[in-house]
Amino acid sequence: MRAPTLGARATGVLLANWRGQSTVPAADLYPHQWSWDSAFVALGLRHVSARRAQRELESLFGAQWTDGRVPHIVFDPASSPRAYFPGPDFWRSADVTGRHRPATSGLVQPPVHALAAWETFRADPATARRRGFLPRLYPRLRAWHRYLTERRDLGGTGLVGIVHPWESGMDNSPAWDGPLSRVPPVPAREFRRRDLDHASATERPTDLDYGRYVRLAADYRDSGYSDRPERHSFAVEDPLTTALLAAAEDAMAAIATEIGADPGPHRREVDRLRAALVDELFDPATGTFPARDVHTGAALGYGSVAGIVPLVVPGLPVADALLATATGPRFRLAELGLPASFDLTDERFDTSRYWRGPAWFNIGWLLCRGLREHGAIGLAGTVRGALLRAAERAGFREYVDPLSGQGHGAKDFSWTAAVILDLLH
Ligand code: 9WN
Repeated sequence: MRAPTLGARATGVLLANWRGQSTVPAADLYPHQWSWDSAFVALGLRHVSARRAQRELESLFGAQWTDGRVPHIVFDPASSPRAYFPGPDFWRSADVTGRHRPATSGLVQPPVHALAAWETFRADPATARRRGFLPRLYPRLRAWHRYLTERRDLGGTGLVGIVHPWESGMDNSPAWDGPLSRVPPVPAREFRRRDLDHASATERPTDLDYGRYVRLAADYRDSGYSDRPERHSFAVEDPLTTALLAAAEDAMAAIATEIGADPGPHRREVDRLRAALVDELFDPATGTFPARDVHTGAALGYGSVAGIVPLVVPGLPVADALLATATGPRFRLAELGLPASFDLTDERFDTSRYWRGPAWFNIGWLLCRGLREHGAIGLAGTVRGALLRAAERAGFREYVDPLSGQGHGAKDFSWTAAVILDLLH
């Protein structure tokens, strides 16, 4: 018998991780629904079952708060509340939402959802139209984007801000070391990490990081999830979140056109967000978009791959500079194909610790899209080929060493399988 193809194996992972209404990122380590994971999952799932991909996004938006926020975790009541820390008892979302089911976190994650919704629609327009997929989702996506532009413009500059490293999706990126160092950690004995039951401590954030994550999340919860910047010891204007919102607004223009709404406001949002990114964050000297600390004004993390992901924004006027950074000594993208999550030449670069160096498949997918968007077809092909080869060799790992391709973190990780499946189509 012939071995199953890469595509068949990726499909197998998505089927195994499906929980009836949504997909868990990884069975043991992350046994609930995560926000941006679901968007990436939908991009792959649409090739397996367009209906399931639609459900994935609908179930996430079913947990949306009335203020428009889409929580970063939607807890699965069928999974033990102790399976993941911090669980539902920590976040106490019902105190704010008044709803006990579903229990959620109160943080957010990068807004890839409109882009995923549009791509999901395109995979099977007939089923989507029959189910009223886009007309039902559109007002929810608008409320989500409004939450980000109104409540999360923490610096008053038009950029989108985050109040916790978990919101960046790149939890322990060295970019956050500076602002995090000001946060008094909760002592490690006061909480029990569940991630270390399933993953090696050398590949995860440290206990000190976790103590600070817990402090920030508890303070946010205790403020009733208030978004006033002075309430937050960690407040950062984030290029990844802002760029993905711009790309999402571009998708919203397409969605609006499809359902007979006015695409104009969405196009203007793309223009506004692009201008804010370039005027406020772009650094010509380093050819990247560093994040910015709202409290000190300091530029953070010149080395984060988040600074080159704005390639996903259509019509970005500084794309050539980002391409030079991507292919230069700090990322060596043309040579490696795999996108390091942090500057290879920085002393904090680490081949195997989470977001401090390893290559992630969702970031690779976004870069492929951004490179194609700006005409770098050859480089996009190089990245695609490297991602496929890495998955072929290492399996659908959560992340891989960008230099050797060795796999790390969770196995059978959903978004890895999903974006690989999409890249195969
Ligand atoms: C905290 C689920 C999530 C991803 C994030 C990734 C990791 C969580 C964790 O896993 O974060 O949200 O427990 O470490 O950093 O990007 O969405 O896959």
